[in-house]
Amino acid sequence: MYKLYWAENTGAMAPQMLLEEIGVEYERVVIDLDAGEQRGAEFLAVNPRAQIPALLLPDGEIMTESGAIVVQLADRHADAGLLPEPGSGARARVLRWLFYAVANLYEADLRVYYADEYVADPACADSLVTQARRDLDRHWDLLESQLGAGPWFLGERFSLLDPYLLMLAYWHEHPKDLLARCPRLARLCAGVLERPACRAVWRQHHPDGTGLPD
Ligand SMILES: N[C@@H](CCC(=O)N[C@@H](CS)C(=O)NCC(=O)O)C(=O)O
Repeated sequence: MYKLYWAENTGAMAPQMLLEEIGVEYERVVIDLDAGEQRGAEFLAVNPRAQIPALLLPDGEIMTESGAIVVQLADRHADAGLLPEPGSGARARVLRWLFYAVANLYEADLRVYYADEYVADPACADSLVTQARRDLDRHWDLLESQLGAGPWFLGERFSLLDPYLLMLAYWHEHPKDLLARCPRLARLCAGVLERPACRAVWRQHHPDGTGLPD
């Protein structure tokens, strides 16, 4: 069985949405980030980088890095159709923009929320966050320019990238402003939240109902 090392509203969300979309059994192991459990010996044996998510595969292999995890899940369960076939142009597009999201959007969010870890001098943290916010605006605008008529990133075909983008969009400090600025992204996010599997996971990460219609 899969084991997903999990914390609320973290990068565990997209892998968990895929596990639910696929309909495969998994155990959720809650890691208390506020209590620093990610830096305890037990979790460091799973992920020496001390970050969520991590996924233990049924064969005993441990995966970290949310982008790699979602690709691996899609490949292991190809019937679920979460990633177009190897070598296809559609797969190239998903991988390109997944890596873009990880390297730019996720990265800039980490600078916003973990600024102290990026500066030697705490006095520089505000300036770092200001730049990270500017980067996020730029990176989201570029992503928005890549979205077409939808409803999904690939048009008519749902893929692993859609829940991944939803997860990132709501990490924005002002998601409503972001979604007003990026209407195609807003439509994509609303579509993901209408999918029962993704919606159930969303509720675990946002017990207050953030993002769901009133
Ligand atoms: N590159 C990693 C980033 C993972 C990451 O930064 N996780 C955050 C939560 S979203 C975390 O575990 N933070 C806890 C900490 O750094 O103490 C990925 O894509 O999985």
